[in-house]
Amino acid sequence: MTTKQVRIGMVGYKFMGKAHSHAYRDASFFFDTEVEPVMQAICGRNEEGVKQAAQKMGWLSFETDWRKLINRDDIDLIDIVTPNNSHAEIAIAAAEAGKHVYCEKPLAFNLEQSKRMLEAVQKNNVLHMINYNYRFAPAVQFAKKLIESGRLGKIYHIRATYLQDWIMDPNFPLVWRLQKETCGSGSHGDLAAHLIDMARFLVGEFQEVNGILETFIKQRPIVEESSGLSGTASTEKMGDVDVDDASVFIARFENGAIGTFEATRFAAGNRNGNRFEINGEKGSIRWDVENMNHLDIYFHEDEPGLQGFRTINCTEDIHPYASAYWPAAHIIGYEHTFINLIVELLNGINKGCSPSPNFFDGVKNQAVLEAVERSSKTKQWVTIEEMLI
Ligand code: SOE
Repeated sequence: MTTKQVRIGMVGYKFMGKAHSHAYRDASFFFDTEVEPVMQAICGRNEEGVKQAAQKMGWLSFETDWRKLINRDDIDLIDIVTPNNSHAEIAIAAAEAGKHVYCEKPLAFNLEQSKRMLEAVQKNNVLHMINYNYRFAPAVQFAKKLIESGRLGKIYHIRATYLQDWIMDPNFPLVWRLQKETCGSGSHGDLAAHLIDMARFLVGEFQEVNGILETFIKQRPIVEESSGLSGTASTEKMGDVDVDDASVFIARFENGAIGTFEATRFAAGNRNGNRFEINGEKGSIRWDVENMNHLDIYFHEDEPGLQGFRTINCTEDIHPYASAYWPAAHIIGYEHTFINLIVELLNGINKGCSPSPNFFDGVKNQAVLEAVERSSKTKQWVTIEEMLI
């Protein structure tokens, strides 16, 4: 039985706004949370758009000015689902207004902003979390348990890719996700950030990186109005693309493991190929979000002749989060990763702690992102330590 409530004010309402709203609606439906989320108010600049979104997604009220939202007395938590360049300003103001903060990834536009965001939540003693949702797939949580219990032994390798292809057409317009002033970087901050979170979650802390960022299409048609993922070119005018189309890097971890990472929007045929393979001294695991309930596992100790990858359907009651949903093999999907995360956030609020991934993780993630960017410019290895000084 839920007794306490947390009243949410969300800034932004497009793709991620929909995913977060859905998670708030379903969290206490599937889970016995101690705290119930109340969808108090949603905020967006376009009055008609935000009004319609509020009605459709079930928000009790709406605002058109985020400053008004964060100063409302009937809001406990600010959820930020706006483009990256606005995260810091909203999060810092929200923390100063005494609100807990839940923010979309990557935490900020750059490392300096993410450090200021962390300082603000610490100084104002508010709780914080960041949306790296893929770690909340039951199969990924199960992989974590296997690694922590030593079933793979010492970890040697992680090989992680995030492959998309939605901007391969050179006439695809210059939407905000392709403009540095709005998002900071391209596939790097959008996709490699997920890989970095996964690697930190499953393998450990990064020590040093060496990488390249590449922009294949240097100019694209300008758009007047766009969402992050689509838009129609409004004129024949072309604008410069100042973010990366692809990011590739190698890494050394503090525990001696090594990793290869590839994030691209130019991998034809791959719509959302978020995948990893981890190899340890006793076996391997591999996962692919497009088949997200499955975890492939190989144990070296299996008897000769029977060795090989087996596929576990992580939907049994024994698998993390799975018992809250359906009977075994009645699969769950992308949206459930957000619900699982929100449940952790609600439980964290109940206990007065900030569950991981929180702003500490956000800063470390951003340090790796920026180390790769620096390495791409200098053509040198860059340590994470030097980024965090
Ligand atoms: C677009 O590339 C995008 O929606 C990312 O922004 C998300 O973080 C990722 O989960 C799916 O792709």
